[in-house]
Amino acid sequence: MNLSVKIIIALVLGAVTGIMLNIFAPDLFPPLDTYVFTPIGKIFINLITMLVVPIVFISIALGTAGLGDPKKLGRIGLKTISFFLATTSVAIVIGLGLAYLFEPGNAGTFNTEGLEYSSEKAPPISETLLNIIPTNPIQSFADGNMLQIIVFAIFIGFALTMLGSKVDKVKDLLEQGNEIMMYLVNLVMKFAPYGTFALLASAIGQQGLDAIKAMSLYMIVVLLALVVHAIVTYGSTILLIAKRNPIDFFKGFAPAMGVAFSTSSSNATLPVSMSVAQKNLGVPKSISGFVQPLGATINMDGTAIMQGVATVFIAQVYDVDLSLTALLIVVLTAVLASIGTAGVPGVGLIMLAMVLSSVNLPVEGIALIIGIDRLLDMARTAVNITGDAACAVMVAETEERAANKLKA
Ligand code: DAS
Repeated sequence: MNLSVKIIIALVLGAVTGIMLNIFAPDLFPPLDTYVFTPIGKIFINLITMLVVPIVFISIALGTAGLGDPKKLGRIGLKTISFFLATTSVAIVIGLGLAYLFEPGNAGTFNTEGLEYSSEKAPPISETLLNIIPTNPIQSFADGNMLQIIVFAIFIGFALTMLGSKVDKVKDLLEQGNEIMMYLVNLVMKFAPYGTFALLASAIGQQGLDAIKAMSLYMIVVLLALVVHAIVTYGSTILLIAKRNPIDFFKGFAPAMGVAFSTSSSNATLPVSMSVAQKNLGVPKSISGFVQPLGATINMDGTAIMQGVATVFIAQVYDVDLSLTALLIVVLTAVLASIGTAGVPGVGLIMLAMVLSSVNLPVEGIALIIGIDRLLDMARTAVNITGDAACAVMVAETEERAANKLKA
């Protein structure tokens, strides 16, 4: 049985187990969660997160060096960033549009009395962009500062390209390091079905079903927008630009989507999403190693969709009419906010506070949606990494066609 099927079965079994425990054995759930689900889930997340920093550094350094011509790096970088900004903007417009269509904030009575919400603030974009050049790369590795690791790795890869054969030994070392990391990813993935089962059972079991009922329309609108964006935006990218079969794309990338769904972390899923994109989707290491780590950090279409729907939902609950200018500010803020934060669980809500403040909506409104956010975080993280993979496939195919044209 292939890994995709195993992970999907594990996800379904985990969800069913969580719901059954929540309904029929609520007293049995806490000890099971404390001594079984949470430890197994944590071991799985720690195992894959352990591989993230070395894999990101090695694959971007090799990826940048592998591109050879620095002009090619510039071209790929431009294609990648443009795709990320365009799809994130489309994503949030889809979220805003469906939220206006279905009006989740007017669908019931939401008590806004005494709501409180405080969270760590996402760093201002200007600070993030100024800080992307690391003053101490070792510190960046220790802190897991993905943007700084990415920038340092690009400099190393650029130097490897310019120094050519003088540093062949270093390149060989990095290649062997990459082999080792990819071997470890496959080893850890054998544990994936157990880890995803435990994470789902824990998340669904903890979820109060009343919260799901009260917020069902909001959840449905977010999930609908995620599906529409994935099928329409990524499907058309694969079909029309990469000229590949979208069904093969989604089927091939399914194992990574399953891991993202269960971990709710683009960063933790990165080793898997890169391995799957290279093995199942045929993306060259040099492009996968450059596009996907960058995407896991700065490209979050699923998160932008949640922010679009949540902003309209909260405006509706508080009876605030958002002007067109305010909506444009929401789009811009959400796109910029996704650049500044890494792909870890719950980061979307931190960024949502920024988006709401940008249009003077009450941040405490987030307290209305926080109860079911963990479930939506799973789905939007799966969409976040799928957007990165769609970009990697699009870049790989367009670069291959350009290379073939040159040869012809
Ligand atoms: N969990 C985030 C990620 O890893 C997404 C989010 O919080 O919205 O992409």
